Amino acid sequence: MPKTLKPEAIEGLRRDGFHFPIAAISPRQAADYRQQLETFEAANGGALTGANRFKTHLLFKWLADLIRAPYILDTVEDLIGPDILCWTTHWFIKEARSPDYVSWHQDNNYWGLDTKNLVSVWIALSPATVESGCMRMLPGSHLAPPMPHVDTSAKHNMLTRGQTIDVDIDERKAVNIEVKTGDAALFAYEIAHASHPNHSGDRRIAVVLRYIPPETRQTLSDWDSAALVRGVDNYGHFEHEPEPACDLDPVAVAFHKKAEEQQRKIYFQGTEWQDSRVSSQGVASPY
Ligand SMILES: O=C(O)CCC(=O)C(=O)O
Repeated sequence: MPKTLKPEAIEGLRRDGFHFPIAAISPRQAADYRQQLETFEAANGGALTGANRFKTHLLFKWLADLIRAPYILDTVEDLIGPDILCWTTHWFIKEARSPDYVSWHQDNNYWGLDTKNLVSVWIALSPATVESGCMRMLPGSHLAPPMPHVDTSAKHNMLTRGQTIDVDIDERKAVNIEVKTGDAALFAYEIAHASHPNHSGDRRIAVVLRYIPPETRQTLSDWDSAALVRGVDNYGHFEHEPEPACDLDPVAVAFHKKAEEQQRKIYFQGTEWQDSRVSSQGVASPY
């Protein structure tokens, strides 16, 4: 018996590769999280950049709590079972009226995780609409053979490698994933997805939680880490991350440094930037 998702939602996710919306957090909570994000940004020289945009659950206490929130974990449990690791958290922030976009890509193309059960929980901290550049997804693309990608390094592409599916996508078949503040979209590791620039007058802010079952292995490196957020880990393939006791908890910040450097290496592996950007703290958006 599923804990939060209706059987039709689970069936839809298996068939289409995504399901939305789910009421992940209240609009009030979302406003509070946005305020905490923006207070941090204001105190640290502006928009969240570089390494602060991933594995941020090791830096912000509220995000460490969010990845462990019972409603979200119940939902993830409905899809991947009771033992759950949170591999990372990613920010996708598009400034108001900015040309930044995300090219068509599949996450399983470059994260090295050998699972078919990664679930992304993409949570809107501001409205995700066609105007603000909501995600677009190609239904059923997660079931097709993996698509070839090329690294383009295009200027306004938010993906660091500018990784782009190298076959024509029939845009008419794409679904706009419009979600209101506090709502989330769930999607599969293999789904083809993208998003257009933000033409609205507000920032389009999303935080994405990535969950995997503990049997998953990292195939691109000997060491990787994740937070054990529910159940047990009988495999030990990932070093368990500390849970911060407060914002910028020194123990978790030190772990974040090691983990983000490793994650950066994974994202860039096999590219011409492998050596230069791996050591750079200034890199724009290392997803
Ligand atoms: O938020 C977006 O526009 C893209 C998100 C994305 O590519 C992802 O969560 O994997």
